[in-house]
Amino acid sequence: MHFFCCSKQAVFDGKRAIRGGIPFVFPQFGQWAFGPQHGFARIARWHVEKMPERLPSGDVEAVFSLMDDDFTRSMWHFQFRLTYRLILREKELHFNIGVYNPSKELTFSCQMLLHTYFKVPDVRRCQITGMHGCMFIDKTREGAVYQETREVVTINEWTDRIYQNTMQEHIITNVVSGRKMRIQKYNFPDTVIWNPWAEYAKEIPDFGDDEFPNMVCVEAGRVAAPIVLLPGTAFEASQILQVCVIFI
Ligand code: TA6
Repeated sequence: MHFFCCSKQAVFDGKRAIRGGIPFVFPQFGQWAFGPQHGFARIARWHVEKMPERLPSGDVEAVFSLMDDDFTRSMWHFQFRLTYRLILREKELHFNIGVYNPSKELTFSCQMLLHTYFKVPDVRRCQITGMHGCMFIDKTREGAVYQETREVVTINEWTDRIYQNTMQEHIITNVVSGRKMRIQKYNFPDTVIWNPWAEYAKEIPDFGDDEFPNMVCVEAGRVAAPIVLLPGTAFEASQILQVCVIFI
């Protein structure tokens, strides 16, 4: 059963990001003067460090990496090494991410986010917990900052919000088959909520005009305050997605 969605109009030419799944946003979230929006990681060629392998526990593990190369350095002149370890368990998907600065003298700052497209039967019936009281940048209102006063966030219009310092756990209700999706995140202090709604769906060439009711992006990341990596240091973060069969 698929809990992530991919647009019927997604393009798989390797030149632009795939409209769906879990795009990896790095080193930049949003518009970027040096390269494509949301950075290069989601369109770069990653290396398979470890092919998917079933562990004695029954979990399936795969490891991917991305290092600086001519493509990345044409936009961002820093050395880096990204390691992305995925563990698939029954009803759970674990993401363990590390970014290392191998330079001996250069410090760099970056942002990182998992731009997850969740599939839902009707986004208007979803409730998302974990943002109550948080400040958020509202990109639908010229980037003004507000405080979330609702216990749960609902989506009934164009929504594009960068919530800061959110709870470590979010629950999204009414995902596929009426189940709940639990998101647990570590060292990813921010959460972006996005749905283009009708007015912006039709402006996205690789997104169907009628697809907005069946998706919501709930994106764990570190975007409000950049990650600053001194020479020889690393940043680690993780996310666990869990389909909740019992209604918690
Ligand atoms: O994460 C929300 C957002 O930044 C929106 O502003 C919208 O641009 C969305 O990402 C999709 O961006 P993309 O570059 O994939 O079209």
